[in-house]
Amino acid sequence: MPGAFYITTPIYYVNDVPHLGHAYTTIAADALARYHRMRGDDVRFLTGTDEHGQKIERAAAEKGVTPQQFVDQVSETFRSLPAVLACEPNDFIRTTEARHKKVVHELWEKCRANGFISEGTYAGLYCVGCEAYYTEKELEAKDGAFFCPIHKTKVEKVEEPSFFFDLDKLEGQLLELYEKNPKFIQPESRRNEVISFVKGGLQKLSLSRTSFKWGISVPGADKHVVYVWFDALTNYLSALENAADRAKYWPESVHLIGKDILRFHAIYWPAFLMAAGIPVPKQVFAHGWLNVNGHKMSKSLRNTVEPKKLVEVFTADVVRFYLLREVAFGLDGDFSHEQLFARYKADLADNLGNLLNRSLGLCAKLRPASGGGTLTAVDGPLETKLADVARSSLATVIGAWDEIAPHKALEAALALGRAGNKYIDEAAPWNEGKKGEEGRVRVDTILATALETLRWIATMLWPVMPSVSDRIHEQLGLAKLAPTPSGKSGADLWQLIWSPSWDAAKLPVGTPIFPKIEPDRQAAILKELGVDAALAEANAATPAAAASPDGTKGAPAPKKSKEIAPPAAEITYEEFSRLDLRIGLVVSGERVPKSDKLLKLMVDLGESSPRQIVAGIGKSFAPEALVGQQVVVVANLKPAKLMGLESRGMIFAASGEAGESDLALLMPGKPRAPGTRVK
Ligand code: ME8
Repeated sequence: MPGAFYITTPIYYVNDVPHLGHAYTTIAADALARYHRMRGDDVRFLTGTDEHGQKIERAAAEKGVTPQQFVDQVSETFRSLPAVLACEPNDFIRTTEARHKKVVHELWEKCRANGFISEGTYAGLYCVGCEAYYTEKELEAKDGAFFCPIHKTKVEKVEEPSFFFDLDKLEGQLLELYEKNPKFIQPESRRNEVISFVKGGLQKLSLSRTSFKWGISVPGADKHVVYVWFDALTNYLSALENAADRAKYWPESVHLIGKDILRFHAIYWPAFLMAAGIPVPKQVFAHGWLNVNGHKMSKSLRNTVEPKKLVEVFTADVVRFYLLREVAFGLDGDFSHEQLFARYKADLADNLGNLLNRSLGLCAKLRPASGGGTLTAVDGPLETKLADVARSSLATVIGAWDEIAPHKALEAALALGRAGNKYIDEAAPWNEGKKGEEGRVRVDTILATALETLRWIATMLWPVMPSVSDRIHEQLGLAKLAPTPSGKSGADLWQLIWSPSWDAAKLPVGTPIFPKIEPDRQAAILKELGVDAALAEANAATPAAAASPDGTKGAPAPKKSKEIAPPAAEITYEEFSRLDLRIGLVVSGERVPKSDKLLKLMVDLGESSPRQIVAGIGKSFAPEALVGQQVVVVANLKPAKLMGLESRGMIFAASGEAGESDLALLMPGKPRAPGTRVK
């Protein structure tokens, strides 16, 4: 049943221009919005800018302009970003707008009327970068001073008159919210983090500032400006300014954010709403950080990647694909230009592009449009098998979007691409053409089946690569998908029916969508992007540039453990070569019931079907985080039974200081075809 779906990004600070980290959240939100539009849901997608607070006031002063001039200027760079990224928000809210101020005042008044706001004096530590209060134990101490764990800057001592919010009164109610709504905070690991923080005890929160001016004044107390997080979080409500929208979209909201601002969204925001007697949102989903060589991409660390330039070179669809495919959503991941080229080649050019080009090429050669008639499939075993893969891929795609796991959705679409290519290899239409009437039926069957596979893949890709999907539809001679526009509910486009039948007179024509990028061109692109050759090399040398499922990818190497065991007894090369090591792709995973350690994984080793491997890595990894990851597998280990389940292989991992709870998986530095031998 279609329903209302309200998706939001954080509203971004305008103290500097947008970078790829901001683009990442906006792209993920847009893809999710598109998935829901395809389902026929009435979608509202909101983004915007956070324009008040001490940080902005200082940034404006540094530029020698008024805060208003400053925010007007920078906000525009954020407003124009979504279109560059092929994102289509329905609204862009600025916290300096009148519609927003009005709702902030209303929320404040409600909290005060219900007895949650009182007056006093605040004395403590404040990070202007985070616009957040900290206790000493949350900070990094050095030479008698305290530093923000995120910005690495010295925090400031603040002492000023302030209004306070009784956050402590809501501890029980918050814990009940998390308990009764297990999906309120996602992913699971973040939920646990928040629960233990709240269980550790909440303190009253300073809700206004008096030592600077740039903010929304407190109703009835002009000397105070509203604490910038109370102001900012309210944007999610103030953008639904008319009553009909409020009734329709609230509280059907999913707040997509980075893990840096989880506490504000998962504790403060529901607490403010509870105090005001307003329903809390449906979900807060915190994704991980996009790192550059292991460090969070951020303005203060000066390691940002500029999204516009990247899109000019690669197109928005490819950048969207790379970011959502590369990083297991929810965990940290590394951005590298090298890896972007590698994904482009392996997933887009060699898999999807190849399937499209060879299918169209075979149509032109074996069944030119002038031949007329209808291409229908008379199913044999190969066709039935492929249709089954298509149906199960589609179910995986839908399930993955429902749990906000774009990387899994993309992997399922790519798996169908691989199956399609394999199908053409096995069905070998080039041989059938020579076999008279029977052969002609087979040729029609194979071509119709290949085209149908492409139609399904193009549908699955639309949320992430809308233009590519449109172009594939066009090349197949089909109308583009037309998902439900906002404000309406409509048809569910995910209800695909496998029907390989094509009018031969309208057989597809087209040019390659993912042309090969030769090394010369690659070097020229890197130059165009201003990527320092040394940086590119460093990226290439970074092992497993893909996101690590435990989110620690690229972190500085830990110090040598004190007790490194001496090497085991020597073996000969012959003995070593008896080991058959292969690249495996994790296609699905679940926990083994009653075990906190064992995971049951299905791993594609390029064989006719994925293998079941039971791995003792469950204390370090959530099974869903492994899906889409490439691992190294001992492929010729004698099958064993673990808790009654057959395991056909072993996955390589290295333990850290915390043993089984701190494993690092061995992964290839670039994507490799499943089954590739490791020597
Ligand atoms: O926090 N990796 O604004 P902000 C992944 N105004 N995501 C990143 C990222 C990175 N390296 N860098 C930024 C604020 N982001 C507040 C929010 S909401 C009511 C107020 C994304 O400009 C990510 O979504 O610092 C992160 O949470 C957000 O940008 C922070 O943006």
